[in-house]
Amino acid sequence: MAAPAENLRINGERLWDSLMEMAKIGPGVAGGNNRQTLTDADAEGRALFRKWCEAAGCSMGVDQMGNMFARREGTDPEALPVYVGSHLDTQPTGGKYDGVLGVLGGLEIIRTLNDLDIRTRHPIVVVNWTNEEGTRFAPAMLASGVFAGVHEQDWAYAREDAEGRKFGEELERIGWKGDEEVGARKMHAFFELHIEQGPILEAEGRDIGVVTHGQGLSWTQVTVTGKDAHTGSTPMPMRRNAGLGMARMLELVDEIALSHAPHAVGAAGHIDVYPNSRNVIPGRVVFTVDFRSPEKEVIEDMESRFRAGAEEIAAGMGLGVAFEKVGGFDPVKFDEGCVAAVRRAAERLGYSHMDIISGAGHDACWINRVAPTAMVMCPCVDGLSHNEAEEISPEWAAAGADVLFHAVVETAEIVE
Ligand code: HGY
Ligand code: MN
Ligand code: MN
Repeated sequence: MAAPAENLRINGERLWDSLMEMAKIGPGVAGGNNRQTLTDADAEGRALFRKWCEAAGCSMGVDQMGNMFARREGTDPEALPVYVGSHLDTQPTGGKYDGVLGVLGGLEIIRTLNDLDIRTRHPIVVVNWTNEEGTRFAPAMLASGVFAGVHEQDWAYAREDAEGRKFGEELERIGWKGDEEVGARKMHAFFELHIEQGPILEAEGRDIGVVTHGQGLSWTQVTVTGKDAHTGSTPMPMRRNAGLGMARMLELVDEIALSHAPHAVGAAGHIDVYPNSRNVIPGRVVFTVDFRSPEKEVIEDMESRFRAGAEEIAAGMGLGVAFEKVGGFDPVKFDEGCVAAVRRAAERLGYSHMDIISGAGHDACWINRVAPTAMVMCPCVDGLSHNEAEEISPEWAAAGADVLFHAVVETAEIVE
């Protein structure tokens, strides 16, 4: 396949302007974004993305999970499209680039091909996957998971947020429930550009991460039950303190993850305390343990040791404990052909690069099950993400999008 000429580059300024424009929708309180999935802000961001795609001459398809597909025709309508994209939804205290860079980087490919009047044999489709973050409706990567056949659509529709609102009803309410069957689309390949969300690329002074693997993830929701009681008048030996039980279990999470240093990680980001009153001993706490590792056996070991240890802690404190697996996927090895296209692009363009394992989960991790898939990463400042202070440089954004452009267009085959 003819590769794009080394001098073919995207328009970095236009990409940066679009990132800043999208960042105005669902602003956070500290310079980042709170554009959670299926909120009115999400709907507004989707509408802006559709407007931009249609202005770039794309046709827009939407499936029954709200996944958006902006298609630029190829010269061969029979050829399976090359897909490229990520997600526009953010964490409640999210950054401006997590997911968004991958969606708007895909759109920048279309805009650049239009500028240069380049045709490709395969169509190119830019994707916005619904609910990648999994914060409001667990699990993460929900809609790409339904697309890849990992989750049933009805199960996804029934997922509830903290207020008891259902995914399917919220998707309908914001007007983004499409009619396409989820997963009916077949792909020639899928590429995703994403910020690293970790410190490695910046520390190593590399512009590009060639993502060979994605580490596996396990989310276990834990409910610890004790007894609500007065924090003042209840003697210490009489207390059944679910909050204290949770604290000891979280210590155990940290100890287990560190026992598999340096690659395994563990924490709890979601914690609900009931009744959460200053002068009531918590009778119930619900929290989610997030274990991750590049090795499946390590994840399984961490899960089983945690459950056994948590049951022991609960028994010793007269507490109840229950576990529910609410998310997870095995470590992922991306397609060698697509990974090589990413690496060739970085080399052709003269960008410093290194192979890397993704610490975070991405829609690409599921799509890798149904199509040859690879990812491109760019650094982020101090490796910080899932924080409103998340930052990248325009140069990093442009380098990542250049590599994405070359990998996608080479795979889509330029028609001379
Ligand atoms: O949880 C993750 O790794 C992703 O950011 N949703
Ligand atoms: Mn993301
Ligand atoms: Mn994220």
